[in-house]
Amino acid sequence: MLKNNLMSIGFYDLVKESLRDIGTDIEDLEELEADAGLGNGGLGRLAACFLDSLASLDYCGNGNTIRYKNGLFKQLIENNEQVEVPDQWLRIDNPFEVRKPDKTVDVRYYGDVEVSRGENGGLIFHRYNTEHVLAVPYDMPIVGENSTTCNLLRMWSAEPSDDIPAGRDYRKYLSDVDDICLNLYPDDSTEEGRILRIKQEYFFVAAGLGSIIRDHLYTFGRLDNLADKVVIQLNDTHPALAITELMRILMDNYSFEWDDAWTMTKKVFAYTNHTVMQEALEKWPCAYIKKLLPRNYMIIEEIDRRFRSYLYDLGKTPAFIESVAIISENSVRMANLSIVGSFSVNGVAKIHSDIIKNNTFANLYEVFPERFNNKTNGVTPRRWLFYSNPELCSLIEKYIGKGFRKDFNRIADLLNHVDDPELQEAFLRVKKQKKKDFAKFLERSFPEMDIDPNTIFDVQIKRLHAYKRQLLNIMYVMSLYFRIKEDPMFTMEKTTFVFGAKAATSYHFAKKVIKLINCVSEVIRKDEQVSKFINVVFVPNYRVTVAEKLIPASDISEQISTAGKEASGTGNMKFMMNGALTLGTLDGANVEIRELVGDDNCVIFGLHEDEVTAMKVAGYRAFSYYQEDPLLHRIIDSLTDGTWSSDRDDFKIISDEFLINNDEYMLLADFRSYLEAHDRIYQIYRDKHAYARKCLINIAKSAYFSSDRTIQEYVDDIWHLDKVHK
Ligand code: 8GP
Repeated sequence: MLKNNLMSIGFYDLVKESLRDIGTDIEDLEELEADAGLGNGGLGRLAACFLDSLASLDYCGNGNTIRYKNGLFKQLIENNEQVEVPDQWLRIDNPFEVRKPDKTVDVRYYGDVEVSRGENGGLIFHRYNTEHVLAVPYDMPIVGENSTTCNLLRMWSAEPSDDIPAGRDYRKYLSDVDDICLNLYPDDSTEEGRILRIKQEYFFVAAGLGSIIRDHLYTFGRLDNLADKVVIQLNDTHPALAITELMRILMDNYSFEWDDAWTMTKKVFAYTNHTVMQEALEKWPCAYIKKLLPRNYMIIEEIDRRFRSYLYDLGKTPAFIESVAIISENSVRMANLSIVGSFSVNGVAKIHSDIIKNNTFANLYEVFPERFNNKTNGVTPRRWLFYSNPELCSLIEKYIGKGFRKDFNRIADLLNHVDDPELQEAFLRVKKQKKKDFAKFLERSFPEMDIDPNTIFDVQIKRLHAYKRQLLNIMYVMSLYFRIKEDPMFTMEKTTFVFGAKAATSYHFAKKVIKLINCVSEVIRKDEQVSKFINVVFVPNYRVTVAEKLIPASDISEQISTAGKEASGTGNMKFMMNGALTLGTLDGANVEIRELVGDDNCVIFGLHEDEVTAMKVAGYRAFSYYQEDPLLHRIIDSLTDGTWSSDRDDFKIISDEFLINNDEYMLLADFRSYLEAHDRIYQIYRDKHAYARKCLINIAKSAYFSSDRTIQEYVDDIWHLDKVHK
């Protein structure tokens, strides 16, 4: 935040020079600041880009989250394996946050609901015997660039209340309160863990809504105009309980009738879906919500009941109704609740928005077609280009002037210069410089990691998940290893394969893939013949700070998910902006990258989404690839023959994924095409000028992937905001 904020207010150089006068290097100061432990991967980082764009475009829009004491985890690599240690990002304080105890909101859990009749005969619901937790906000300013708009990221922290129910064990109460903000994504494999998740979700939702309503009443003194003034974008389903909470507040605290409250609620909420992975679509057991939030649960039941009856009246079949219902098989489907309770539902890339309409939520789309829309993701060019790659920006400026910094669409002017050999060479020089910078950065933390800036940087950085197929990437490296060992005449452009990824703590398979990458890296490092051509580097504890330094240094952007699985991806956009070529499948936003730059300026491979589906339907047989492709046979055998680990069982789970589980993400089907894609990219690389030209075209076409464009679309189609300063 230090660099970002100083850059945004235009004081960075001044402060840098002033600090130098007193003998302090600003970069040393920057390194003291920990990355915010508020996110997990693409979803959280997208929200951060959106906040940056909102402020920079002069719109009033705030973020609402939990002030986690510990982020996801800090990743160490020991004996080639991931080791998790706490990420105490607040340990040396967060100088940008301001605690606002006067804005505390009282959040209530458990207890019972008393129903009585009001004077006009309507029902009155009253919560009693509840457990109170105080939500205290810490606000972080979100400073726009060249703008006087300053929005807030409001982070809620749980503190004990004086109001403890009689008989409640005092110490247990304190530790339960502490647990709420203790860490991001607590393990949800146990009942206790799942209840804690629901507790967290309700916590920041009840606190956020409490403060929105209070501010609104302070300003307008009435709630009937709430939907004219407030819109709440649900960032996936974690905040979906907000729908029930607004209903509760309107009806129980402000005497709205159900129909009026429901009409209002549906005008306030909009929902963004970020994944089609079935296992990531939240479903919470009814019993947990009922116990923890009895009044909100009653509201969920009533929403479900009314929705079912609405569908029945439309003539829908029982099977159809069950498929879209909110409560089903004793669980609450949070995505269905979000769709039914919102006026807008969007996916995050064209292909993803089509998949949610035609597949994931096809039946809900049939009921509410007008709600569904697409908002292709974007990233802030300020953090991801201007501030992290000033050398490239100065170069661009020489050719097209400063205009692109204010209006990023102007970056397209660079297209007029991509044929200029001087620019091409200067671009390659900047790339080389950024590689040197990254090598130095890495060496500071990991002196044993030796990386050569004179090599191609082929980079895959993202959360580790089977569908993202880091395994396919390392299998390509394994294939190179075998070719080099067997062919004394083999030659190739020396390449550094860089990986960065955290695996979820309980995701055994993903952790094994991390181990495999590190083992392959070790075997290659120790092999003189192979290490002449390839080097594999696994950067521990991948995070924003690493990305800011690595992306500007990259040549190849690996975006290789099974088609249909990656909602959008946003790393792909950051690479493109910094002039790396996409080596990818037709998935997520890769599809739109290709549309923009054309087939000549990216390298696409693999099955298309419809082919993936068709192949599965026809009966995919992974084993036949193993039988028929000698190279694949060799690679898969090497997983269990001691080549990469002396413990032959180490990677059995990976080998089993191919030979027993039938390769869920179809790596084997795409393997040959992936190899051939690498051949194409190396071919391109041989002609340095032609290669640089392609990189420059990528940069010139990247305006579409600015989050300023995305935010303007949200403003125009969903939020309808006016600028703060007209
Ligand atoms: C991610 C998607 O995987 C990624 O493709 C996309 O670019 C990003 O969101 C931003 O839209 N999804 C998640 O991080 C996600 O679904 N997280 C859990 C809440 C389910």
